[in-house]
Amino acid sequence: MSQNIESHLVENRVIKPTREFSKHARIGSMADYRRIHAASVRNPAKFWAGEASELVWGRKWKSVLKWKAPFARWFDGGTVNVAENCVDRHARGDRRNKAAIIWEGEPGEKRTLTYGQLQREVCLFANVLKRNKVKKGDRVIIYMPLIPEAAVAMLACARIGAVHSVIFGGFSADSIRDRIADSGATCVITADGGYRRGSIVPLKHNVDAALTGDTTVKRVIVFRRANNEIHIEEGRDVWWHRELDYVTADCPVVHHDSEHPLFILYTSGSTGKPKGILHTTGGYLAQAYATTKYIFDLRENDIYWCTADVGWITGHTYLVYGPLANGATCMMYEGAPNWPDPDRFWRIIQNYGVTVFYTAPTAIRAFIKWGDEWVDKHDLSSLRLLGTVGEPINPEAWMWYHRKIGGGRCPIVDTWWQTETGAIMISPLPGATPVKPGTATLPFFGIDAAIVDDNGKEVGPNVGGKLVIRKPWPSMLRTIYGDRARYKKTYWSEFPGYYLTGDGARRDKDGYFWIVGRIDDVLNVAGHRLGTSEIESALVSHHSVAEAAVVGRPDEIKGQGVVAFVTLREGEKPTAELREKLRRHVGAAIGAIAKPDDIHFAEALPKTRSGKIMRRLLKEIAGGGDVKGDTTTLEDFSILSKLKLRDA
Ligand code: 7RM
Repeated sequence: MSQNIESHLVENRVIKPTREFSKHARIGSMADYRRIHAASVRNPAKFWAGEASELVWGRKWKSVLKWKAPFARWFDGGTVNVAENCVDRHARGDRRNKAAIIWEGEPGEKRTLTYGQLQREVCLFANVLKRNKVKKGDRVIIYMPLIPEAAVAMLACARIGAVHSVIFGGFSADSIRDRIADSGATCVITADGGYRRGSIVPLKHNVDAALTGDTTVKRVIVFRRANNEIHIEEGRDVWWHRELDYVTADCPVVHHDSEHPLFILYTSGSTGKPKGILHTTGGYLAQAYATTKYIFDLRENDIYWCTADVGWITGHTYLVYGPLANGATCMMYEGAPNWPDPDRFWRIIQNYGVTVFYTAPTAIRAFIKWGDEWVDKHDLSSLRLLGTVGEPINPEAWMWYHRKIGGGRCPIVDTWWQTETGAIMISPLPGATPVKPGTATLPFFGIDAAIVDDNGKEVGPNVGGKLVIRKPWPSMLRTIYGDRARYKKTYWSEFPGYYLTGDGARRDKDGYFWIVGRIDDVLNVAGHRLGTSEIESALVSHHSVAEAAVVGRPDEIKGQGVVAFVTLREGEKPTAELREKLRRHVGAAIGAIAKPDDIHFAEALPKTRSGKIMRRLLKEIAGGGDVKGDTTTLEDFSILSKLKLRDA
């Protein structure tokens, strides 16, 4: 019996870029993509050197890549400053008075920072950091709402060579404490509070709770955002606005080694101890810059909106560093998509004339669930390009996004990448790639991606296996902070020389990559290895279903049985009849082998705080047990008890 992951769901729809879009795009045809990709994989150093040359360097690199597997040095010998590339070079040129950040707070305030203003803010705050004894190489925690100052704080750290670690504002005091302990941070930048669904998140209060007892933190800098009452610890805490009185905006650029650490970003991993993913300067910036340029195909007049929070890698690379390195105008919104109503995003797109919109499948499925009437109220004709990231997008959700949000005219870039990869690795190019709903299509320039079997041998078309990257790339993680052994073991030990992504995937006859789910989530039903995403997509293709998660449950006869958790669209009723219909629907779409043995209707699915379905917890519930594993990354704890009640 084959041990490869099987694939049964066939998607035949192909959507080609419009002639109009291709005509103006940087890469306007598949012939161009194939030619450049082939050359770039034959000689990645040449391709990446070309991209890096479009950045401003202090001193040029001596070698593009030094590779002693699994440790890479990109642009070694070169020196560069990320803040100079993202801000100063635009502020000293024609973009000085161009909007860099257009921000809207959840309560409705509006602010715009031009590149000239952003440069001043970054310099002022970099001087505040210096005044507070933050030095090059020191680790700085940023725990802030999604306000322009979050980007200012990141860029100010980058300017002076301090290593930032952004923690999403939804994380608790314990998570902050763990990350401070692991990173040895000496400074925390936070705000009194931030707005989320109409209430104030007590950020400073959480920081206080994280700093009780022994800590490496000597200074807390507090931005006044929500005016909620907070405690100020004399000798430790200072107000951001007060500090500004003591500094000037004179903060000359210092160039850092290309391999100087830029940031640590903690990911929960599937269990246990958070991993500090370390990214460095020159290579990260080069790939953030190049992928943003080609994949979002930015124009001077675009208003580009990535809805991710800066607490996630998507917020780092595609809200801050990538677009600013390209001199783009970035929309930034502080709050929830359904506050005060489920049409907040569409209102923003209409009011600001957003042209490029990048969001996650979890958000798209929520919009579908909330109903089309919220979309229909708004004029979305400014949009010209859409993007998605974070999970496989179910083909039906893709079609809805295309039709309803994109008006049928906008290309969609389904971008596959990870915190560890730092930047997009697999994605369509919007003016070139004919797309199919549900696939991230083809590798970006310079990226050598492949699907291999358990022996590390590349598999043929439509055979499932493990997604690996066979050559180093500039924005790759350099290590897990403080744990080189874990870095080697987690990512490089299964197939020497290959980076293991942890995702299962297959390539179709056109070479397109289809992610079938995380390797750890693959089911084994009567000897058939099935990925989760195809069964989930089959369920979501039924008009009653909003969202689905599929897990395995121990089964004496089959090894594993298929259990599905399903949420319904607004107005649909969870009946025994519907359950049977859905089972048959999956059977018809995929085959009898994938028919769920059980379907549980749920009000919501457990998700990580960045919106990914947590199948691990559902697996524990489906197996009849209690949820024992780590739940600190869970977004809404009440969901767990609801799931259990319904099943009782
Ligand atoms: C950017 C980000 C990484 C994991 C990755 C996949 C999944 C992300 C896609 C996707 C299918 C996509 N970083 N994933 N993008 N799966 N299609 N376009 O999400 O570190 O938080 O997660 O997310 O499983 O390995 S992450």
